[in-house]
Order: sequence, then C-alpha cells, then structure tokens
Amino acid sequence: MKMTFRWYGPSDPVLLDYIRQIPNVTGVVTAVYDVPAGEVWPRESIAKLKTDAAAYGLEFEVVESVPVHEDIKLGRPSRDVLIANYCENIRRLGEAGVRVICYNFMPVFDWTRTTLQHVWPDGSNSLAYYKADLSGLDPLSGELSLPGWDSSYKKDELRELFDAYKSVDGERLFEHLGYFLDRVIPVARESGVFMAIHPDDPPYPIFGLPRIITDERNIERFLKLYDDPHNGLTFCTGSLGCSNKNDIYTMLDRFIAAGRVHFVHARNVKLYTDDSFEETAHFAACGSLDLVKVMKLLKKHDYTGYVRPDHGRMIWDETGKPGYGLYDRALGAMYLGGIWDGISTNN
Ligand SMILES: [Mn+2]
Repeated sequence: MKMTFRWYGPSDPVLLDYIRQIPNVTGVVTAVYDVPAGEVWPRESIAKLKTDAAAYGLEFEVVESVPVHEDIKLGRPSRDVLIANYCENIRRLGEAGVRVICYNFMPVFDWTRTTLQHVWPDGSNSLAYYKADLSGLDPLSGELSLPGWDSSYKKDELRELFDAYKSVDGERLFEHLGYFLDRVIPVARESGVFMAIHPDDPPYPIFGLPRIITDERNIERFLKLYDDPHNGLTFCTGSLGCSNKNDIYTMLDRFIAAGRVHFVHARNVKLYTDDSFEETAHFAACGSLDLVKVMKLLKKHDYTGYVRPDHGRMIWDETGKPGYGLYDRALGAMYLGGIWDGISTNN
C-alpha cells in the first residue's frame, strides 16, 4: 500500500511543503490542469509536476485525471482524433514514470453534490447530496451551479449536450466506452500504465443522463469489455458506498482478488435510505462505511497499489477547495495509516 495525497498543482493552497509533513504519505496525485480535455499535455508540464514533487521528496506516480472528452462518450466521429491524443498522453505519462491514470466516463457532470457546506454540530462542514434538492433543479435554466462540474459551459452548449445525450442510453454509453478501451488499453499496456476508471459519483443517473460505472454487475461488465489488468478500477469507497444497493466490501474483495484495483479512494459517508448522503470524517463511527474493514481487505490481498484519503471536511477554520482542504484529509491519512500499522503487526 502506498499512501498518496491529491495536490492541485502550484495554485493549490495545500502546499507540497505541508503534504510532505504528513507521516506515511509518499506521493502526490495530480494532473496538468490547464490543458482542455481532448488535447495533448506538454511534456514540460508533466516533467514540472514530477520535479516539483521530487523537490519535496514526493513521488508522482498517479494522475487524476486525464479527462475524457464528451465527443468520445457521445461516440461522435471526432472521437478518433481525441482518442489518439489521449493515447499520446498515456505514452508521455508512462515515460515520466506515471503508473496509474484515474479517469471517469460520466456524461457532462463530474461528481455532483447539492451543497458544499453542510454544517455539523461540531462546527465543521462538508459536502452533501440531498436527492430532494436536486429534483427541483433544471440543468438548462442557465442558473445551475453545482460543485464538481464544469461551470464554464454556456447555456446553449449545455442544451446541445443534453440533446446529444438523448440518443445515448446506458447501452450506447457502454459501447462507446468499449470503443475507447479497445484503443487505449493496448497503449497503456505498452507504456506500463494501469488505467483506473473512477466509479460514477453518485452511482445513479442524474438529470436523465446515463451512468454506468455504478454497481457490481456493471463494473464486472466494464472489466470484461477489455479483459486485461491494465483495464482497472479506482475503487472509491465513498462513491460506490452512497448507494444502498452496493456492498462495497464484497465488491472490493472480489475486484482486488481479480487484480483489477490499482487505486483506492478512502472516504466515509453517512448514507440515508433514499441514497442521499453527507460526507463525514474518515472514522468508521462517523459514517455508514467501515474503513477498518476496507483496510483489512487491502491487507488480506497484500495490496501494493495506491491509496489516498478522499474528500475531507473543512475544520479548524480552513478555507479552500471544497473537499480538498489539508487538515481533515491529513487526519484521514493518519487514521488509514494507523489502521494499516495496527493490522500489520504480529502482536
Ligand atoms: Mn473518489
């Protein structure tokens, strides 16, 4: 197990100088964030991430994310050029020593929440998702503002995208994903890179748009689309764990045994019966998920891949990127590392 920490590059208020002070964290998870989806990342930008991290004794072996252009998800003719660019990014990242690329295949919206600041009785706050709040929103109103998605879409562009997705249901989306994998995975294998798809977050359709990386059956289908270890998963406990139908422990046990888990996002959520959820501290007692059980499964399988604490709360008056403050994620890294040490001793 290698403990890592997400870092948003030089503009991140969470400095590498701080990250290196968290015991047990050996590397950063980052990306070239100033190149639009579908374009090739300059080699110099990739090299700079590596030298920046190395200057603080941190590895750069995991990228999150190389975004997939909407035209690839939609299966448009322009996808071939975009996929070729994607392959070039994989080659360049492999040359720079990157071993895992996290990405997702969610139409239009990336991770979605209905509030960035759910306030807890102890004064901390965190991200939350209330189904009832989302049902009243019209994504085409031009006023939609949700965290985690590209708000740079203009109203017309968003309408055009929604129209385009009318002919893409879950089945078609699976086809388009298969087309992408057929071209990308051979390049990943040659480059020594493991592709690790992130589950849809939350793992059910929103605004009528299909979502397919959602549960055990669909993930099994995804893995079979291209049956190769280089076609793998980012196992995000919080994303999969915010659906009552998912038993994340059975899923993790099974997919890790199959050698298909390359990256783990460890996060806890308090889950409600309608699949609404609030993000909580990492401790098992704070939410509905048991990260002790998760770490025990990693230990059971002698997991040698990457782990990172996922979204944290905002505590101690910290301000910054929602979910990605320093303090609570550092506490999460310590909790996870403590569990790991505790189950690693022979006492
Ligand atoms: Mn995640």
